Amino acid sequence: PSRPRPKVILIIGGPGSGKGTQSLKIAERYGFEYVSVGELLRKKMIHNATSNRKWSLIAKIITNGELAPQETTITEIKQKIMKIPDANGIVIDGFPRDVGQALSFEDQICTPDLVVFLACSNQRLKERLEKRAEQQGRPDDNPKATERRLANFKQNAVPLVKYFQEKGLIVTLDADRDEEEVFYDISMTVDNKLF
Ligand code: UP5
Ligand code: MG
Repeated sequence: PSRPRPKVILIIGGPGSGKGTQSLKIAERYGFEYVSVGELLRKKMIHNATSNRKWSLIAKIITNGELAPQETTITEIKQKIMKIPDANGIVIDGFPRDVGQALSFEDQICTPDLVVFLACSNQRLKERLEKRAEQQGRPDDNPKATERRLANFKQNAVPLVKYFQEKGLIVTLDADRDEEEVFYDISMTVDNKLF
């Protein structure tokens, strides 16, 4: 008999809400594959920006804190996922960013099994991003790009969350708390909904 398709969890939330932190913990606890869409795009852009017009444009977009084109993003995710067909599960960090991307993911890849929304106050998001910017230099951790990332998130979050709510797929968690507290709730949610 063929294996069931891997379970798919999407982790969404503002910049600095802890998507990367919590996704890695999920991957570790459940033996799931981890896919960071931001990282996929950053790697590809660093690799191709000097030799390829399309990617040099995308590099500018991302460095300014704006969203890369939807079709490129979906294509990157598809390619990445196709390389990991035998996973029990896949946790996707930082996708989708808006309803258009959500629709396109469902259309071209699959309906997710669970969406986790890490709800975090604006104040906390800013504090965490500032702190991280001091420690490691991501190209989009400059003040101007951070403002754009926060603004884009604010603009898109409500309809996106509503979309998944109507499908009964989303769980919203208070992500202002300690890492461990947030992860406790996430693992309860995953245990209940996926196993
Ligand atoms: N931290 C984490 N949790 C904490 C907690 N509970 N208490 C205290 N501190 C906590 O965490 C951020 C920082 O806070 C870290 O230092 C961490 O230790 C600490 P992290 O887990 O890194 O948060 P995360 O939500 O992953 O923040 P990130 O900055 O990565 O979010 P972004 O959404 O900005 O970044 P992402 O990589 O997803 O996307 C980057 C860019 O890629 C986008 O702006 C866009 O240009 C592009 N993109 C697209 O175009 N399309 C996509 O579909 C996806 C990305
Ligand atoms: Mg991240």
